[in-house]
Amino acid sequence: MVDSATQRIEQLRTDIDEHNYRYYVLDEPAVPDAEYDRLMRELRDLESKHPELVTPDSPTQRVGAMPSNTFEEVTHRVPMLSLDNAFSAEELTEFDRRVRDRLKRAEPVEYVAEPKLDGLAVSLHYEDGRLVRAATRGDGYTGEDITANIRTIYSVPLRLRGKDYPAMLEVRGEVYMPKAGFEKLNRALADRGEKTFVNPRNAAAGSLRQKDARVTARRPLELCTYSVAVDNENDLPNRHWDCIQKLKGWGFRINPEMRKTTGVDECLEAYSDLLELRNELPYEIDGIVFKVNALELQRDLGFVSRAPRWAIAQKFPAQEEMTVVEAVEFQVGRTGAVTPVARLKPVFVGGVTVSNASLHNMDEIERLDLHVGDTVIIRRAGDVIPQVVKVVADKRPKGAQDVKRPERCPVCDSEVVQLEGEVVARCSGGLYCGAQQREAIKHYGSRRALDIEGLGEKWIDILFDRGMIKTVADLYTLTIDDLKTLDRMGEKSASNLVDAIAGSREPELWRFIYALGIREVGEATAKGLAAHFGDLQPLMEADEDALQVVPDVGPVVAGHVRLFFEQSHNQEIIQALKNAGVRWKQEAPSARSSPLSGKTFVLTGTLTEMTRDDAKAKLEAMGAKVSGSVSGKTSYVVAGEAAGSKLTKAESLGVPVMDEVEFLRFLEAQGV
Ligand code: 5U1
Repeated sequence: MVDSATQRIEQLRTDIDEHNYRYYVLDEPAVPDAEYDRLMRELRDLESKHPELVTPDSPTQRVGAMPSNTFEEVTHRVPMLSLDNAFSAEELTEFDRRVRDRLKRAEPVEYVAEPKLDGLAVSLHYEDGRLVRAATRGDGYTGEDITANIRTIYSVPLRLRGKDYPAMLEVRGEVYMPKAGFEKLNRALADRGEKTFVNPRNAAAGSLRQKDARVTARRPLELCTYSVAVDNENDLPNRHWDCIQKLKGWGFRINPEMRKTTGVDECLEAYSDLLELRNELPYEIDGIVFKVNALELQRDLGFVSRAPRWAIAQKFPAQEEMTVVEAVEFQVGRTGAVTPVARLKPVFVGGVTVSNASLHNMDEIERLDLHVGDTVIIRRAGDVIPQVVKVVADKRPKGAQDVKRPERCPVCDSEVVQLEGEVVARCSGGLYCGAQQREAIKHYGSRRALDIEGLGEKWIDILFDRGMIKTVADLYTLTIDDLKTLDRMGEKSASNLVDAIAGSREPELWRFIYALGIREVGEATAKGLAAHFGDLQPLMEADEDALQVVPDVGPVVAGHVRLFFEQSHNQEIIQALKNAGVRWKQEAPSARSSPLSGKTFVLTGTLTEMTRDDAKAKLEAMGAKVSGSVSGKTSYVVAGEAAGSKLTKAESLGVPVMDEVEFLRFLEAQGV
């Protein structure tokens, strides 16, 4: 009886390990979640009947051990080295020169280039293929025992795959939190009124160093490995690249962006390529690491203090900096949302000089405990609007003022109201408020709405401040002579702008609906409304029940749509637009063909024949969904030039990929 249980348990563990590997390391799930759950349940049941058969490497042991009070100290068998940094192309060139001088080589050296993940370095110790201990880096010689926490990460193999692993293996890598997981975690923490994390690195560190590993188990952590140490060097291939491939074979996740480079010029090229890819990667990186590929050469080069002479990290521009909040002002948006904005002492961060940062809402100011005069940490990752992520409390000057919620709109002096259950405070002035009028015009002319070329936000500000436009309908009354009165607006630009405005008189219906700026009606909802109602009039007359028949329209959106069309000033503007000759193109209600409905596309890389927005609009018009991330459910990936990790992922998942030429042909075949 026990024998058959032992056999079944072993079989289940092998199968579950295989599924974990496919799911967490290869991103290629082999079975549906329900089947995986069934196997886990069966294993748990068997183990609870035979507790003497439970072993630490069983997949059931990932759930997180009971809390402990301390982390034991662990002495690393092989010290965990740190990396020297290069902050410029010159410093990297200097590193390469030092390497060649020491090796007495004139010819270019082969390196392995790999992203430097922004996480927490860990060391995993395997004996006879079983994970026996995991530790933080600590001071490089002694770290903390985090075995219970590490076990909860599914991309960490508890047992190695294959047979050719050495009896003793020390694997080094980075535990990190992917960007999406970080944002989700922070949203959940904020919703519960708990402290959020400043960045994914802090979130990874905070999650891993939990005394209660059950908390770690709930955090979206991953492991990516980048080096391996053994007792006997003959146990490993003689190149770093090949060692990494071994790690992959033993079941570890390695970085797909890793590549070989020969000579410093290729290293610099790899740096630029990765910097360009940085914002698209699903995890944060803070630089690129170059390692001499031949282990023999690594041994010849040796170390200086704790850093190897054979490796260097070339750092990317910092995404976080400190600066001072000089004032907090309130801006009023298109929908009346009153948003606090921090005016900052200008600071260079994420590659640009930043002097403003969004504070979102009053709750955020309270959460940060922000005062005017505070020193704060600013973060600008990718193209995201700069954020204040933390107040450096011990730098607060005496007499720093706290920030008060405005009672009245700073633009029109109407009352500011905050509805029960909403975090956003709003100006109650509606289109009486100058800020909302101005923003409504900006939205109407914007690229995704009526796309009026040449009507930039600056011109709208000028026209509005001069009283030349008050509503979107006034745009159609502007003449070349009116526009020529503006500074730096010549005859040609004025004529072009009048033409562009006139050219917006026949928009597609969905664009016109979107351009009206109804709360919570984005492009997708506007498309749904246009397809369903076919014309504006039936939409204007529809009650909330009729509106909710449209996909993705729930009671909240239906309420906003109804309210918008009920308001007399909105009806007047629509009438004025009609009087100005604006005529949207009608659609056959619900009869539009949706040849791609149910299909999901991911667009990646640079398209040369059209913008990504255009491609997205074309696909959506045919009923397809366009998503930002690749998964097993993706129908097609369209890969433009310099496509990166999304393409790699699509290939690894077996998702069909089209290049731009194929995509254009595909559109043509759909009759676009
Ligand atoms: N990608 C990568 N990150 N990283 C960090 N490789 C790498 N190597 C490191 C460190 C500290 O140390 C080597 C010297 C093993």
